[in-house]
Amino acid sequence: MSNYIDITVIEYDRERNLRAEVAKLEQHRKLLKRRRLSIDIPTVAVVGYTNAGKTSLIKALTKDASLQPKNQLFATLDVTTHAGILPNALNVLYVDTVGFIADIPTTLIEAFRATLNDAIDAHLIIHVCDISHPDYVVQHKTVIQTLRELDIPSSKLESMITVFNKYDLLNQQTSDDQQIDEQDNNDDEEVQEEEEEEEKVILQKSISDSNIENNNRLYISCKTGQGLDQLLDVLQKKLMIASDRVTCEYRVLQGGQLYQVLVNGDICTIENMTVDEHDPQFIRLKCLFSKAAYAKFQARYSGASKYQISNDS
Ligand SMILES: Nc1nc2c(ncn2[C@@H]2O[C@H](COP(=O)(O)OP(=O)(O)OP(=O)(O)O)[C@@H](O)[C@H]2O)c(=O)[nH]1
Ligand SMILES: [Mg+2]
Repeated sequence: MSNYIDITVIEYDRERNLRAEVAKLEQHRKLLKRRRLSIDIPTVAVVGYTNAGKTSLIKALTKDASLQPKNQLFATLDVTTHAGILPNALNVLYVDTVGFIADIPTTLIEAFRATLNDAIDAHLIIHVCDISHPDYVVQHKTVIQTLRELDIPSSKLESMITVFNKYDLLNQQTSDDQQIDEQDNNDDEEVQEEEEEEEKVILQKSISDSNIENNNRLYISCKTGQGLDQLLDVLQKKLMIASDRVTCEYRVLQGGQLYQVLVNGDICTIENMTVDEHDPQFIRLKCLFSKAAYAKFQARYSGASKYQISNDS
């Protein structure tokens, strides 16, 4: 009986501390959101079950040394924002979020939802799922269900990228098992049977995945870096669309007025700059504009269209 009371008191204290912590963070969160909205940088919310590797992913993509992944539940207790640069030179903000969990105390649900809500305002969502976890299918479902309850527009759920993280552990488990098998018995047939069994398990996993959502699935490892280049590629394509951006190419005189505005102004991002092969006085600029900035630029420099050589809008 006394044990029961002790545990209840500890849980009550823990919950009270968490509630106080969440309330304190709410103010900070609102401030960050205002700041994010005031600057026109595409944002990516990284969500997922607790301990799936959300913080690790952002650390791998941004090389932000201040991020501290930890092997514990709720290592991240606040929504934080981290700057990164995509391969096309576009600046991006990654929003690290509080992990989801199936049996969250009911008194905390609203506070966690509020914390997550502004992350969901991001242009794009990455859902990190730990594929090495035995319950990863259930964890995946819990996250999807919670996102649906948050009333996120269906288009945002459809464009969501799902990354199955810790793929290195899955491979390792398979090769560890194989090594043990090879030592324990030299019977090739048995080893082959085991391998086939492993393949079947992996196949079953991927079949059950396909039942749970869209096709934007990637297998990655934040530890080894596997799949991260592919993720960045998918991410930048989707983010250009989600954040309403266009790519335009110009051929302008080096050092001229248009060159100065495009290269030295803060109206666009220069993805690529090459010397014109026919006339080295001219430079080819591949520029990424937000649609709003592009409209402003066209209005201000109406003659610029003469120098435009392509436009994907
Ligand atoms: N082997 C392996 N471990 C990983 C990988 N990614 C993350 N981890 C480990 O998983 C643990 C949890 O990582 P975090 O990045 O803190 O996870 P999180 O989703 O941010 O967790 P919470 O903030 O608690 O919700 C850490 O010990 C990481 O080092 C991976 O690709 N492979
Ligand atoms: Mg974290």
